[in-house]
Amino acid sequence: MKLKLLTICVLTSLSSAFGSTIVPKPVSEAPASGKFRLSGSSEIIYNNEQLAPLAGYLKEYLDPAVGATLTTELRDEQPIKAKSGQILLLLDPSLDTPAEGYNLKVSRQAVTLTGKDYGGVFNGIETLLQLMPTEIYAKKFIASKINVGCTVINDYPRFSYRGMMLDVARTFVPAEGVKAYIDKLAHHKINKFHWHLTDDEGWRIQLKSHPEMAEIGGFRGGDSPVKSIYGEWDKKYGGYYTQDEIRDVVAYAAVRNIEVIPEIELPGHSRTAARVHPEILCDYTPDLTATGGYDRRSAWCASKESNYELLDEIISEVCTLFPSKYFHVGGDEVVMEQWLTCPHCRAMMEEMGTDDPHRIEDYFMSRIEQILKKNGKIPAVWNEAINGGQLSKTTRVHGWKDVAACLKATSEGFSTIVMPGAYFYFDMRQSPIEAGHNWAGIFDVSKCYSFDFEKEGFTEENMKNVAGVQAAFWSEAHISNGAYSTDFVEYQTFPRLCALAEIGWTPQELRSYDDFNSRIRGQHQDRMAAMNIHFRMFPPTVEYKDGIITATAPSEGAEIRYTSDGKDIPTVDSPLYTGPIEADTAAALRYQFRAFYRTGVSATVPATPLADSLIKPSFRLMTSFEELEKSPYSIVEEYKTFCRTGRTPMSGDWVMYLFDEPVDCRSMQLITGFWELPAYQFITGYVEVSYDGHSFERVCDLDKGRITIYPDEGKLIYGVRVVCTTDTNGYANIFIHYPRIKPRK
Ligand code: TNX
Repeated sequence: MKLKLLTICVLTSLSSAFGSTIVPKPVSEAPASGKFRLSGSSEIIYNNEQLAPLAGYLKEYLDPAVGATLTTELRDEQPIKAKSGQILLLLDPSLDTPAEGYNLKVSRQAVTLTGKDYGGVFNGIETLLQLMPTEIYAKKFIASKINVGCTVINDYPRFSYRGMMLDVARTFVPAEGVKAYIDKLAHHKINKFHWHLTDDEGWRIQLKSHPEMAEIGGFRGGDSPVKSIYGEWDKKYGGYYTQDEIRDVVAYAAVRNIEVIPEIELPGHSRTAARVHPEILCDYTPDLTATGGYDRRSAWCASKESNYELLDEIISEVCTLFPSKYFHVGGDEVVMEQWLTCPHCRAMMEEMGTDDPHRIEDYFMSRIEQILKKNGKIPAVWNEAINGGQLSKTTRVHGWKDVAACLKATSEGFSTIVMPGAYFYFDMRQSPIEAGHNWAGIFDVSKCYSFDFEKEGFTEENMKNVAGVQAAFWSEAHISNGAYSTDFVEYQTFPRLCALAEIGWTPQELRSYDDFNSRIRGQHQDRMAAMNIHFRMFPPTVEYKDGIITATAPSEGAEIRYTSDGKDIPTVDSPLYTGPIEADTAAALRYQFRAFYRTGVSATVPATPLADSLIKPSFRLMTSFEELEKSPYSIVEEYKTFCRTGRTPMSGDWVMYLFDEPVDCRSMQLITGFWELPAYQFITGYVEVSYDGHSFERVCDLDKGRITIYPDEGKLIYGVRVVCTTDTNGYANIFIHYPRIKPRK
């Protein structure tokens, strides 16, 4: 008894001393004393040909780390006994663990990794890499001999589906960027990559049967018939994947135990497809006046037989490129007015004896299901697609809207991927001052981690239909944050994805935010840096009290840098914060701080909270537009929120702010459109300021619909006029906001 107690004590003290930092946390882990020594003479032995790619994968990390070429060898004799210095990768379908489970034993002599299946061995390798120095991911020399702490880990996933969705339709990410992203997901044991390949703003997949879909639909702006809605209106931009690139990405993901699930959005979100093939639309003349000639219709007509023929050709071809059993066919946010206005769709509804357009969607989806079935595939859809009540139960549902949508799908017997936006939409902002959407909430990794099925009302019955969890990155707002680079995607994804990965992998009872938090602020941050992930750091804490600004780093080793001009945001080259800074109230308003740690960077934090530093002088709003009764200018004049104009803007239109009293300010920001999303704005334009109450002088051009002006000391602003220089923005109106004004003192 005494001995047993002692062993437990030793084990616990060892485990806390070594403090496993693995993400996602394994089911069971028993660290022991001693170390396995990895060196150039270590060998990777595997017992099944299937594991050859994994032996190669592991070697890609180990060889450069020890500066040698490790021998790999297939030995199919049974049983294999580990010899000194060997790393054994064993496939054993009889292993007593769920699919993708593994046992990993690191002893002084050898490493034995036994997986239930290919995925199990892959997951074990990811764990093994996390036991090594964090620099292992950088694929560079660490030392000729590397110690790996002895341990025994028995581990398996909570859910068979642990996914991430990337929207490459709104903002194109080249194939190399997609592969790099997949690599980073794989290190977190994510096993599904949902590739959102088409949407209103782009068609990203090459088709041999219909090359025009990507060759025309892959580009928007400029002379493309696909008009820009978000982004860079005046120039043509975009891209698409060739079929070779698609096959390459699929194969790359497969080595990393990731199944790629393609999505072709249907029947809505199809404006691009409709620009390339206008004949797919319903048969009526759209009202183009409000949007200055942009045809915003986006749904495939459900009554045209030729549409199903075209879709058969497209879908059947796409099916040949993806081995996945599942094929996502969209089904969200269909603008049903188009069907209600179409004489042929109306006739169809009459024949069906209904006036509910959802029945049309059911019909459309059932035709798509037949096409998929013929190709041996199962449909996956967004949660709205089940609202008609007729969809076949083999369909897999992605519950995105909210938890209620997930509960509905699981209760109705659909296999469901749980991905409510309020927890798992990584296009949402991580704090009020950061970039991104906010419709599903503003949240950082802690909210994401807090997702708990039981607390959200999932019963045991519901849970039987939960296939797993997924997060999503939608990219319509990405264009304004450095398109074509995945830095912003990564900033939005990590560390929130670490939380998602742990929810998908680790049993609920083993999860604790405190423990997770210390892992991701600690060693996992180094791992992410070595993986070259441009992750989001937690922001520094900044306080201003009694004339002194004090900043505290969010984690050990993080640097804080600052600017003091009230304009520029701190970069790696800005002055380093080394201790409290003395500043009077006026100066303090100009200080901004930011945390940096290797590849990680935080949001910019002002020394005094933003709201405190805004002033709200009274003004009158005048425009060249007719006022919308539902959205009066008084909303803006009272600093409530934004209002809309009655029509799309044309060149020469203007918005003017006339102040009751001249304003003395350090800066004034003027915003047309959504400030985090380049839409509903003056696409191009300039700003005029009146410094005397009589005349206006042109001071600067708008940048993505907005601009900040910094009047010289002593200059008072009587009025500001924002002038548009482009006809229309594709929307029926613009959004007008109140000016955001910072006091001079
Ligand atoms: C809703 S999620 C959408 C997307 C947007 C996203 C932005 C879903 C199925 N539809 O089209 O990009 O919100 O968060």
